[in-house]
Amino acid sequence: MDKAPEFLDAPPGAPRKVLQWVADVAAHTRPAHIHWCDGSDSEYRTMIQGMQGSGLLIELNQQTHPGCYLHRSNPSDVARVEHLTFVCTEQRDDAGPNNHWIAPDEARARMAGLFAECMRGRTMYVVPYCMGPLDSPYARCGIEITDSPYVVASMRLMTRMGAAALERIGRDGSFVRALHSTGELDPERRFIMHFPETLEIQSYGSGYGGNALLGKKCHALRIASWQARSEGWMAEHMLLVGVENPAGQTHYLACAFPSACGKTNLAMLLPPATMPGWKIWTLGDDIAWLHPGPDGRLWAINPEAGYFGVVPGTNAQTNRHAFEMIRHDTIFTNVAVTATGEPWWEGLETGVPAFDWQGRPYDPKNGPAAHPNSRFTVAARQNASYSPMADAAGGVPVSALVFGGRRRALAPLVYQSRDWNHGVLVGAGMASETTAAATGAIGVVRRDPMAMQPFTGYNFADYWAHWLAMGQRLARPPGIFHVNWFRRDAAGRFLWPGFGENLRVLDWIIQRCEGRGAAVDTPIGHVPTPDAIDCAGLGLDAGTMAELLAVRAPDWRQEMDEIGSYLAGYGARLPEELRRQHAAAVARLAGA
Ligand code: GTP
Ligand code: SPV
Ligand code: MN
Repeated sequence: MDKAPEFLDAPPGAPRKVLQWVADVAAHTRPAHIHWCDGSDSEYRTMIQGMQGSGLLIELNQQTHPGCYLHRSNPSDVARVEHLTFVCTEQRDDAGPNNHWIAPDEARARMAGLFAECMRGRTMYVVPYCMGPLDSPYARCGIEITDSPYVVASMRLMTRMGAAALERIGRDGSFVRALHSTGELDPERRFIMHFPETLEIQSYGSGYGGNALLGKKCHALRIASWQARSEGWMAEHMLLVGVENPAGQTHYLACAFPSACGKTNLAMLLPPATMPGWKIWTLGDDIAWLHPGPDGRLWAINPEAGYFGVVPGTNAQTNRHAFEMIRHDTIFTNVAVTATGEPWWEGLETGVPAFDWQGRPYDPKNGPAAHPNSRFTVAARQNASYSPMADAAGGVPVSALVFGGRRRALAPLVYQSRDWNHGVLVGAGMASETTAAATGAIGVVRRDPMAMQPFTGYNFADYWAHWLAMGQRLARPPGIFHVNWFRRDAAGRFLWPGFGENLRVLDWIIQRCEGRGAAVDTPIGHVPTPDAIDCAGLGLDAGTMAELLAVRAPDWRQEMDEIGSYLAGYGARLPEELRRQHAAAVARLAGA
């Protein structure tokens, strides 16, 4: 395509900077057509029809699941690829030991080679998107250029995409340049590169969510975390939820759990029958952007407008809101199908799979029918517990930040940090068992500070310093808590029923935020007294709650040693205050 910017078929009023970038990319990738996405319903329908024609989407049973389609990804392309994800800062230390790094020039050269003429014969889509409410001062925009219609349709569901975003880019003057091609889907030719200093993302060779929907982890966490530090806010891997008590008061909680550790489930929790009058309002299920407000509190928005959620395990008991919202107008990726064309997955508890996620006749010898990281993509408004506050330009005030992980032992059901700075240590010391959301071994405990190990676009030492600095700026900081729904007994069974019953724990957290709620002071923080969490009707054995809340000093001494070695890996850049918090925790445990 050797056309000047004026001939790119751009919508009138498209900003000059955008035209220039699109022209440059087109000259390099040589698409047959350019389509500027306007975000309309008719555009979405046309995209869906086109993908049905090309086989990228399979129509599911429209009687039972109207508007639902199945995408089968390449079997080598089913999760995030952390070993192929890079943060390319000029100085290696700015990316830190927590990121894979390549020098920007080298990364650019490598990616230029991959992108060269890669869109020949294909359509290049220009996808303007806004992360956050269009009228929010906290929102940030980007443009994804992609050759994948699946990405376009997904971005339409997941973000505020189209003409209004392009207009806002014109007003803002700056935007994140996010370039994507599915390429050959060859794992040997697959890279996800971030250039935070110039607000650029380049992703090649994958069509999977976190690698390809660049507004999500690449922009809203890796690039945004960098922007947030320089501008004085925070971009976190947190769900955002309003918890309304029977008196009608709503507290907002932002919770950071690693991938596939329960954010979507908690974000749309259905109160158990034993807690009448409680209500949960979903604002977000994966990412929160947090800003200090003039009132000294922390205010949060969800930059996304849809959910890219784990399918297996979803049913009317575990997550009824999700179960109902994905019965229509949903794109499924890598689930199984029944003989009558209905989507099927492990944990659905009705129907039988006829074809597995790869389209083969189902045979249990081949493993699960649905891929363990199969996903739904759906607009947030389809969720019955959707909070209208998700569209509030100024966001919502946060009462508590909650960290959590998947720990079969050690971490109690819930505890509260002593204060903000101790809370930063609690977050920095997080660890969790790995899941199917990323390629690699599953079930291995790894350090995952603030659930941000795969997502912080700069050196963790600087990130913790930023957390500490943010605390200084908050006259009324939220309480900081840690939860663990995944503690197990000797036989490997979960000790805590989880899901809707987690509201009992949120109740205690909110009580603590209001200065109520009984707790004992332990070396790791404030732990509920044995009867502080209402367990009426749960049928827990007498010893179970004690086990769930147990803090064993010898185990924690070992954990704190491991946290110490881990933090020491950040060398001289580690904030002194975090060192001090760690030393104080060690001292408390030594005396216990
Ligand atoms: P990402 O989208 O990867 O960031 O994941 P997420 O944190 O949103 O996790 P999600 O809510 O999708 O849950 C992942 C898995 O954990 C699912 O299989 C759930 O069924 C399971 N899960 C969620 N909450 C609980 C819980 O309270 N207890 C138990 N035992 N399992 C849970
Ligand atoms: C996660 O892995 O944390 C997800 C899915 O939320 S992805 O969008 O692939 O990152
Ligand atoms: Mn996530």
